[in-house]
Amino acid sequence: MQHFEVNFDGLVGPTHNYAGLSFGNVASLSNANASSNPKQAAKQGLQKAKALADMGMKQGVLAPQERPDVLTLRRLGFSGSDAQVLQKAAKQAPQVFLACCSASSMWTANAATVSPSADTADGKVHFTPANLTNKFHRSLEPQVTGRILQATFQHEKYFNHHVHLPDNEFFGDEGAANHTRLCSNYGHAGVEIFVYGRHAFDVTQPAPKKYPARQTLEACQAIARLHGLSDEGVVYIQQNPDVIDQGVFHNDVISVGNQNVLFYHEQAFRNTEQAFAEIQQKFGDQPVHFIKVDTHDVPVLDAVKTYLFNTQIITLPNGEMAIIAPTECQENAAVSAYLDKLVTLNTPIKQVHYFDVKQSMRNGGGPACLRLRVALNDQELDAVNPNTLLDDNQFERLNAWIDKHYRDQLLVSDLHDPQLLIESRTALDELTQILKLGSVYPFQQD
Ligand code: SUG
Repeated sequence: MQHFEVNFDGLVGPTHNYAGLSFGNVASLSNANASSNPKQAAKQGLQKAKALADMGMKQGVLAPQERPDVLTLRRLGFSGSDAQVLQKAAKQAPQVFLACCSASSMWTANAATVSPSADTADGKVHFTPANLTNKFHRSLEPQVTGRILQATFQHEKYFNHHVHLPDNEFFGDEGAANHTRLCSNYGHAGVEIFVYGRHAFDVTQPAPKKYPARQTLEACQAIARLHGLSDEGVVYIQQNPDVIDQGVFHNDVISVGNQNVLFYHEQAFRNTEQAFAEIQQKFGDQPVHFIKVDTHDVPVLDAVKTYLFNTQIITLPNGEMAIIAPTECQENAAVSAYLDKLVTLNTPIKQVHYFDVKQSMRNGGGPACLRLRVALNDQELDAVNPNTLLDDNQFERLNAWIDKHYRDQLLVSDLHDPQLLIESRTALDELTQILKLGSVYPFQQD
């Protein structure tokens, strides 16, 4: 049997904009109210996905969400026609309105936590959508995310879908952004590393002081239970509260793992030595490559600015590892010097490829935020909805779909335009046909 890691990239939705919604995410706040280019954003993401497919990787896409979220606006008391709901909300509650327009589902690293069948008690691939409770705009995602995941991974024989955790800060869960899996081979049982920002119930434990810790230990433990993971296959590590206060709002902004490699910044974790000893012990006899980046080589602020750790580390079909980095890393002298050196060191990482995903980066989303990793064997891969997998044909269709429906400029002041809602729904309706998802969106269920 063959095993693959398949990256499912989030398609950027037609309302991609910069509304400054994410306190604690430096890029989101500093680009608030800038003009966005949804067409370019969607194309940059799709091109990165296609480039990985062209490198011989298995690559899929996940559909975006319906925005503006008229259903939520109605739940919050805005009434009348859809156009009136938009106008009233934009005028009476602009912050709430903007939250209901965000295209944030594009960052599919936050869509769910996924455990491959080799790790789970029932031998199925498990999915738990993230509840994303810490930010109102993101807390609107889990239900439709669940539907999209079920339409993508349909077969009950292979896939086990859970409901997202209770919508409460005690169980704040940001999905795969705080979860990395190490393994000797994608098909072998691995070590699932859950990184949390704070303890929800034991408030005597250290926590960040300035910015929120979005993920709790208790959420991580609940997911491990739901997925039927064994204690021998799980390690919990607390993120260093000081780096959260420097803008590291998810662990995937300060570390990334793949197979036997954990690439991390020296300040990423609390109790690093103890946690790494546990990882090595659970990983087994082969050594894990713990690749540490020192502060004097790359300060935390440069890591946050360039997203050095929001890179994808992928294993190419020839067995070599490559690092997929945003062009911001290339443009920073210290970081590009570091990456040039990294590929010459005695580690499995031998190549670096740079991608322009600037539209997403301006909201704090790098290459790794844009993808959800799903390790599958060949039978499971055959059971995936084939229309969601990216080949040359699907790439051409999606590219043409973006050209047809997306605007090339959007200001936050355009978001209440009723025409944008119509454009957005028309685009998503067509997308559900291209990807053969069925009726996953609220507007399709009226
Ligand atoms: O949740 N930004 C996202 C970025 C998510 C990045 N994902 C990972 N690190 N895996 C967030 O903060 C900004 C939206 C705005 O401000 O318009 C936003 O939601």
